[in-house]
Amino acid sequence: MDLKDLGISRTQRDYIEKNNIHENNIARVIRENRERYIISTGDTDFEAEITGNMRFAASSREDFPAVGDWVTMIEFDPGKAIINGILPRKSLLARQATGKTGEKQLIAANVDTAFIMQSVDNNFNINRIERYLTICNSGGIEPVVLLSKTDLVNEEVIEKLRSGLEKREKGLKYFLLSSLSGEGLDHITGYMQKGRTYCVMGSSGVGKSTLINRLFDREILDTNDISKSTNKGKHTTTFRELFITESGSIIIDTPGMRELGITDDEEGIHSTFEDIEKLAENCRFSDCTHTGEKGCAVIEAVENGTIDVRSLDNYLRMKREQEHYNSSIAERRQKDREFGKMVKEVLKGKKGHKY
Ligand SMILES: Nc1nc2c(ncn2[C@@H]2O[C@H](COP(=O)(O)OP(=O)(O)OP(=O)(O)O)[C@@H](O)[C@H]2O)c(=O)[nH]1
Ligand SMILES: [Mg+2]
Ligand SMILES: [Zn+2]
Repeated sequence: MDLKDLGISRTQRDYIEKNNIHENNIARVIRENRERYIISTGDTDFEAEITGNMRFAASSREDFPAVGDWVTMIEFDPGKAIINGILPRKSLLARQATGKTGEKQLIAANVDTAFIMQSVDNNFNINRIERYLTICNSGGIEPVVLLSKTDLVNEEVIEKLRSGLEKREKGLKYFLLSSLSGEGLDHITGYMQKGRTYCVMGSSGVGKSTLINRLFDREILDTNDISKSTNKGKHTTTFRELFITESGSIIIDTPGMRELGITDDEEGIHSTFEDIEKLAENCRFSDCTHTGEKGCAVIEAVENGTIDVRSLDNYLRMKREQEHYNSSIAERRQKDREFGKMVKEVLKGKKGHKY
């Protein structure tokens, strides 16, 4: 196996050549958990950490490697390596971390297609799908929805979900899947291409790791029953990990996510709610909030049935969240600047001192 099997792209190869980086110093992050990494060159895996320099120079989470990243590295002991750089990313999946406003969490890098998985028995929720679509659209990643566990409900329920989804998310690609009966599995494997990187995302317990086990036809990942008391998953997967399937496609498993906060990238919301934002150009007031103003083209579209009111609600909520995120970032930058100034002054004051 080599870098090509790990899914390296033309642009990344060009970058390596242009910068005279030796191929032996390139690896892909195949597993990540709290700043501990496993990286692979295709034929060798290394336990790796980032250099102190990299940590020191990092101004945000985006400066740390994520699973799927291509990195430059130096082997220092058999099986051990130091990561000293990240190659420019083709795409990035990120969310706002729970509880910490303004802190971004990286889900995976250099993903081509994200499988957004929801189980049809108790997890289906279009508002949440729109959230996932937004982070995919911000990151330049193709979203595909997987409606899992179809064996648990009857045909009627599935038809209802399908028509709801098709009505609200026109043109969105989705597959039905039962990892238990095997329904839809061939559609998914047929869709996955050699050398492309896929990522499975969704709530805990929807069947992400089970799907990957099915793709490999053996239990490479732990899975767990749904909790009887809460009817939710037990957060079985705790790290992000990348695998190469027999047919040469690459797939990343991720831990179940409870919340999916929206980050600062406006493009994500813009392309997910393109129809709403287009209509908004026709609102009478340029600062229209679409919440009841006279001459609001968006409300008009809701009234005549072109836009689903739930989509509009979801859109407005995510916009507010993004504003909140942006202002918390601005606040943090201000604090950082003040701290930097203080450090400088202290250092200046010390000038001339002898130790
Ligand atoms: N009936 C049915 N059960 C399934 C299906 N797919 C997965 N399950 C079950 O759902 C439970 C959770 O599956 P996991 O694969 O562990 O879920 P996960 O999404 O990886 O969960 P986390 O790792 O916690 O995020 C397991 O008991 C699986 O056997 C399916 O298609 N049908
Ligand atoms: Mg799992
Ligand atoms: Zn309006």
